[in-house]
Amino acid sequence: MKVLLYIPSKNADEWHAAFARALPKAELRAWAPGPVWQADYAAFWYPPRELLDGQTRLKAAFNLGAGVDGTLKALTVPPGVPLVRLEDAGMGPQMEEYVGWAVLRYFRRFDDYAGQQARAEWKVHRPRRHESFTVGVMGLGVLGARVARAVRALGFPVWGWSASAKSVEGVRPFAGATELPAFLAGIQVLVCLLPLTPDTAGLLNRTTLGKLPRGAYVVNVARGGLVVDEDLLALLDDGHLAGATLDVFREEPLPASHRFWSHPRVFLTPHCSALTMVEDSVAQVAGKIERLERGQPVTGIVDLERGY
Ligand code: NDP
Ligand code: OXD
Repeated sequence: MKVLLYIPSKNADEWHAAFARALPKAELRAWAPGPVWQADYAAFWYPPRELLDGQTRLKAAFNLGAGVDGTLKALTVPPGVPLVRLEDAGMGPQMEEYVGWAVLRYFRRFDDYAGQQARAEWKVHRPRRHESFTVGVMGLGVLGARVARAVRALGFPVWGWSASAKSVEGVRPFAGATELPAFLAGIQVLVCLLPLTPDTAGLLNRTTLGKLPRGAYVVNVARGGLVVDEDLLALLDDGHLAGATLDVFREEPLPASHRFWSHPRVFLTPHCSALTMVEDSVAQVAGKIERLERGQPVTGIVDLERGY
């Protein structure tokens, strides 16, 4: 079995070694421009446009990340070849921690206290009640459902919004465009875990974010393209939104001149809310390759029409 790899990261050697351990009988090759090396499987992240050109016997293509927006923008998957993405693969617990921390930070007003410390200002804010601090999770997929459960376990009411109605224990479900306004109007923290697709690009804009109650917070751990930056900044500037925690941006690295860097109500991190775990990811991909070799079905196949 031949497996083509394209992993443009500093720890590419670690990935290659992990694949060699997980698939000891496979012939592995790092992609390089030039004559096509016909492979049975390909696994990649941030692929170059020509990565799969000329591949005629590929059985599956593995995206080494949960989101496939970058891959679908970069290349065309050969017809009939399933594109399989990572499902959790160790990212779920990290997302739970990141979002749980962001929600608690706002709930306990640690953002305000940090500002006060910078001004040597001694002022105690009145306590809030969990039941009046509803957290809304947009996207109730593999990661969103985990995050919703984790935030629920912290004692907050949780609402969830997805394309089709989803049942997650303890989470009030909303689905589709018609239920979006009611969802937004009832939440104090919006957590975005939607994929970036033609349907969701720019979804968090002045109109939608303006439907959140005054003083609400936004946590975006999905993709920067979901947010219209200027609209978010305008709503933060006029006080409609009380804060935003942003892990992802339209342009990454975020340009030094971007207002997000210096905005007093923005807390940002460099796309690290859930990092890809080499061992977990390779084990998942290798397990799926073995299933496919045995003629068994696998989960995580991307619907190319929907874009996720
Ligand atoms: P899934 O595909 O499992 O879940 C996607 C969810 O979004 C589903 O519930 C789906 O609804 C919903 N959805 C999709 N389109 C729409 C729409 N138009 N309207 C309403 N709901 C919609 O994805 P994951 O949970 O695995 O990952 C989510 C995203 O998180 C990834 O696409 C990626 O961009 C991002 N991510 C970010 C990371 C980071 O480090 N910042 C790390 C990992 C992922 P339905 O269930 O009805 O299909
Ligand atoms: C992913 C990511 O989609 O790292 O996996 O953002």
